[in-house]
Amino acid sequence: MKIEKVKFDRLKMPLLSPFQTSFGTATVREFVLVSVYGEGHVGYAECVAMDAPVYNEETIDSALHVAEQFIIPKLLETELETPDDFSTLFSWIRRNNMAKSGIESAIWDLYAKQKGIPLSKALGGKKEEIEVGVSIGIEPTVEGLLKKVEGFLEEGYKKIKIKIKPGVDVERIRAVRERFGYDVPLMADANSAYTLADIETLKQLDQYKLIMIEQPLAHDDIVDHAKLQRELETPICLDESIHSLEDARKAIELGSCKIINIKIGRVGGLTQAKKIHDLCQEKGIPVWCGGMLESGIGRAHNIAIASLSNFTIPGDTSASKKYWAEDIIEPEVFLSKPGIVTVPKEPGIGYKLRQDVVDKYLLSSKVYSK
Ligand code: OSB
Ligand code: MG
Repeated sequence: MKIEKVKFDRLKMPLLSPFQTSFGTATVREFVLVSVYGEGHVGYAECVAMDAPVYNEETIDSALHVAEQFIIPKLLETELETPDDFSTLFSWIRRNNMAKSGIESAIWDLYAKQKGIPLSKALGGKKEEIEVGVSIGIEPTVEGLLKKVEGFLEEGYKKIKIKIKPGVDVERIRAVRERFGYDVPLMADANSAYTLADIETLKQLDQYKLIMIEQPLAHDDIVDHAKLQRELETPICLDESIHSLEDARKAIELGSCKIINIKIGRVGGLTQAKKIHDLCQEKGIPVWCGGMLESGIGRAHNIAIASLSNFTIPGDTSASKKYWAEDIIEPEVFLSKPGIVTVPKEPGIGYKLRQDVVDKYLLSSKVYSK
């Protein structure tokens, strides 16, 4: 494969409702739409780095810098056999996984389009449908939270994830259990807001039979998580702590988690995501696909990777209309049945880009070619 041209479109899209986590509140999503060109086809992906380094160390600007200085010049003069070569070619670049992933995932889409096969098939996915859930931010009030949960349950979402932070945790989970019962597949995501000093609070969550608690402790920790897991009945799921196959291996070996959330951007692209998926499958660790408040383009990649067989837990890839007044893809991501998204059968990501919507939210563009 020869990459002839790369384009970055920086977009800023308003979220339909503010999304609060333990690291702040988002009302807009700024991101980079990546296009790669080769042999008459265009591959798309999204760089999911955020505007500030609050989730991981990257930012949109740091990702653009790394891509422009260290990835694109080499990429434009290299012939890739398959998209897997990308990750080998740039393995010398430490971290900056979202910078890598934005380009790598677009190359995967291009590859699948050149072959005329769906991206899901190119990755080895067999599922024709995936189960999806929702991630609900920290709502200003308990009643507000319960209203949101009710709406999403009516739409049939298969997993309800609620963001928590110290002081806004046990009462929220209790309220959801009291109102909707114990059959609701419920989990909490702490985004690293606790330490082992909070162990009594975290233990209280055990009584609510959560399917998991996601990343309760530090973003760079796997040691304290192992200690905590020994004290909790609720499975721990790691998100922020897993950047690579090696991180996954070590966390599993240490007993730091029983479940892993795979985000394509966080681990440096689809090749690495697939490797982590395969390792987890071998070790009996179920995985699910996390979200980064993606536009439809990032969402499409999440759907493709979630078609692999060890993605046995519903992911955060909810319908476009949960986030956006209008999405940049056609059709939008929607529930084909309650809580179900159908994996596209068309070549590549299987969604068309809506240039009219891109133009509406466009901040700037940059093109690179030899
Ligand atoms: O921790 O999973 C997370 C959004 C931004 C950064 C981190 C996370 C999230 C979400 C939202 O939980 C998932 C989504 O709906 O895209
Ligand atoms: Mg998370």
